[in-house]
Amino acid sequence: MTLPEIKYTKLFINNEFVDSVSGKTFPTVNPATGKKIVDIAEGDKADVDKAVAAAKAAFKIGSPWRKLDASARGVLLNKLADLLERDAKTLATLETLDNGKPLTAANIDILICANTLRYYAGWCDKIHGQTIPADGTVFSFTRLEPVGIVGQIIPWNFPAALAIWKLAPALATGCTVVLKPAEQTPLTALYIAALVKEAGVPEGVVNVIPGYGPTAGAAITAHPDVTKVAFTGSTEVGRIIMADAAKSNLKKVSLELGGKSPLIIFKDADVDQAVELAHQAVFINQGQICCAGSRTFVHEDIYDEFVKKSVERAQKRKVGDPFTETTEQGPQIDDEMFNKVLKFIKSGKAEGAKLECGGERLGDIGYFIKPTVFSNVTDNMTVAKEEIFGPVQCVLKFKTLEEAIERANKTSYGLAAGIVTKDLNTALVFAQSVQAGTVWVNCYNIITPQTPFGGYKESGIGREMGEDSLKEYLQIKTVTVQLPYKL
Ligand code: TXE
Repeated sequence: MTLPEIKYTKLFINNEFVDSVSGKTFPTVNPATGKKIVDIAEGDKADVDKAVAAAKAAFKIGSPWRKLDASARGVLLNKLADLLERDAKTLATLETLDNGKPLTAANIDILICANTLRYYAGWCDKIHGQTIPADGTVFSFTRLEPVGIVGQIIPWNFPAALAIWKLAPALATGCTVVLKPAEQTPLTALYIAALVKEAGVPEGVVNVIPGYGPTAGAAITAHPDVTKVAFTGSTEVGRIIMADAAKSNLKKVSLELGGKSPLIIFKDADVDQAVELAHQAVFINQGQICCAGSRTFVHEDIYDEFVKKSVERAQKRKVGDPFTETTEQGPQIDDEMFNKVLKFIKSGKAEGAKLECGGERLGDIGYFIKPTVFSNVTDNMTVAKEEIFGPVQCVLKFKTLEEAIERANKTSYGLAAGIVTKDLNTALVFAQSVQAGTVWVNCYNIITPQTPFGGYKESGIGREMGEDSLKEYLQIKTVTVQLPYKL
């Protein structure tokens, strides 16, 4: 397999690739080998200041971006989608190299990017306020205006897709952006930056600053000219971002954080189908997905059969070179996450869960972990409470729907939930009672550009995708006009 040339390794400010002010760089690593791919310019506060100044100038009254017709923004977003599709192979290859996800999965991620851009392209000239029958001799209407200069902080698990989830609604609403990709995975965001320029987006509208969280990320969050920050990542950093936003200029915040999502398998489920669904729910993307069905609750009547078949399925999962077409699972993102997952596995064993398969690293190169299944997991165990973010399935047993709902909700998270049953009443009672931003019935991990995604409780604030994501990038202005008389 020939790898693409890596063209973009510098900061992207004002539609130009530039070195960092400090001249510093950091390595980005291939998680399949543990070896450096390339050095990337390391952004810091000084670079964030430059990028924010560019985004501020691009948002100024009378700027080319401000004067562009809304429909023309839609044309630009569609053009960007075209360019992503044109370069889909290159983008997917870069994603696999940098992140370790199978190329087959990276191909889908890039397709999702293009679809998301097209969805938001359609919104550009359909964002409007209301006329309001206000009290008095007045005429009132609202305008939905862009919130302004937006900071976007992206994690490493879906580097391209999550960048586009944030960029597309921001551009559709007319905002300008300073985006920081995760330090583990800067390659696709920088490539997308080049496509943004090629699409004809005016300078300063999109700026990309690779760098670390506590430096570049914190500088974005604390910046007094940034009026909104959108973040996807850990709940721990989400708290820091909210605090920094409050301490600086009370910028708006949207957060998409961790999860410990329950997937309930009822006794009337087709066991074979349920096993496959539950397997994909947790193992997809090496288990590194915020909405992973990481607590598999199985009805006691089918528990033993389900565990046996889940173990067989996990043992068949093809782990290895992410560039091989049949590979289902690549490496974990880096040594830190790799060690974190192995530590969780150790705690599962120590706290009395039954290790059915896996539980250790695979090979001695890269950050591969064998697909792991624990049975006899109980609610109080660490593996049942904390987000593992790795290829580890925890199977718990339940008796009644009421019990399943109560236990499903016994978590500070609330990102997603799923249920497998043939009974519509069971599915609907569960869907109404579970505290989660998304509920999947007889399916899992289905996220589309049209449907809002986000968390209840400590899984986050705000929604991405769908019409709701636009609201995160808009503010409402009420205009009231005195009339001479009432008719
Ligand atoms: O996330 P971080 P990490 C969860 C998952 C994982 C854990 C830790 O459980 O095990 O988080 O992963 C930037 N100010 N998720 O450490 O640190 C950072 O540079 C501003 C869930 O990788 O939250 C990166 O760009 N920014 C998740 C981004 O935040 C800061 C996806 C995410 O990194 C910062 C990833 C700071 N002080 C991990 N510190 C999901 N919801 O999908 C870090 N960052």
